[in-house]
Amino acid sequence: MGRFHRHADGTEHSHDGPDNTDPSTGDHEHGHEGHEHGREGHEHTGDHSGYATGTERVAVLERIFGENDKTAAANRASLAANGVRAVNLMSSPGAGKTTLLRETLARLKGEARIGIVEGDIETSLDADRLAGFGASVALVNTGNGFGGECHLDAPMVGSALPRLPLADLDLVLIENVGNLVCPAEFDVGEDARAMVYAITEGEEKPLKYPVMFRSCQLVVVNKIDLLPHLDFDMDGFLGNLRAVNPGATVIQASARTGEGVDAWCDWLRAQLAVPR
Ligand SMILES: Nc1nc2c(ncn2[C@@H]2O[C@H](COP(=O)(O)OP(=O)(O)OP(=O)(O)O)[C@@H](O)[C@H]2O)c(=O)[nH]1
Ligand SMILES: [Mg+2]
Repeated sequence: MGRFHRHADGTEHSHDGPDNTDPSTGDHEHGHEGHEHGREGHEHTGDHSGYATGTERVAVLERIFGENDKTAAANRASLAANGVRAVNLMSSPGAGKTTLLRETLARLKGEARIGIVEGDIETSLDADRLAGFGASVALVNTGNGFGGECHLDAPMVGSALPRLPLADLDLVLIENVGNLVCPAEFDVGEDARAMVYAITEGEEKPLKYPVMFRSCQLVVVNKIDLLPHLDFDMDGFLGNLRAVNPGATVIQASARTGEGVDAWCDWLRAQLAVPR
């Protein structure tokens, strides 16, 4: 049964396949009823034939995010009770999250005990790429019982946490589904948010997708090994980023060559050291 899904940018589609029945609890909702995003005021104007009224939509959105945030708080409490920090890593598809995580696991092996929540719509391809580094990996396929959602939400992460040995971990790295819009709108119980941005995406992206760029404490500017081959304007990008998020930490990196990856690992070490 397809589920109606309206994106914050105004596009919409329905998700075919299984509905949002939680395989662990049997719950049907997951706060996705009607699945309209818009925590940050992405209200639409114009012809809304067949759409709910503004007041009805506000009520639905409040319920969606209210339910998500309750579960996010429970996730956060569960992580804290085990002394685990969590970082939610987001990006558009293919910016380099999994490549960066592989480099991260290789570098922090033996230093920090890391668990991964791997979010993908379909396949275990990325989870498989992260195997063999000594980290526990819990895969969430949003196409398997979660309606094929284009982001992780708190109930999905909540379904993954019991599959990680939290008592034996220091850090959980959450690879969100590749998407520059929806993941930013769902608190999953993380302590910090980071994003990977690839220079192949264009300088203007912070202006076009401000909610994502604004929601992150750190932006890894990835694929800088490609700088000689592109007409990418780094100063222009950084200016656009500053315009929407003046406080963001920026690390220029190449997950391919390893440049900047140590600085990212230092940022993760600093997250582990932040007093609760
Ligand atoms: N040149 C270059 N390629 C990179 C870099 N980082 C990642 N890639 C390549 O970019 C492609 C996508 O990388 P992934 O790590 O799969 O990206 P992702 O963000 O995990 O992708 P999704 O999970 O599908 O959203 C792969 O072919 C990587 O080898 C980089 O720093 N430089
Ligand atoms: Mg990936």
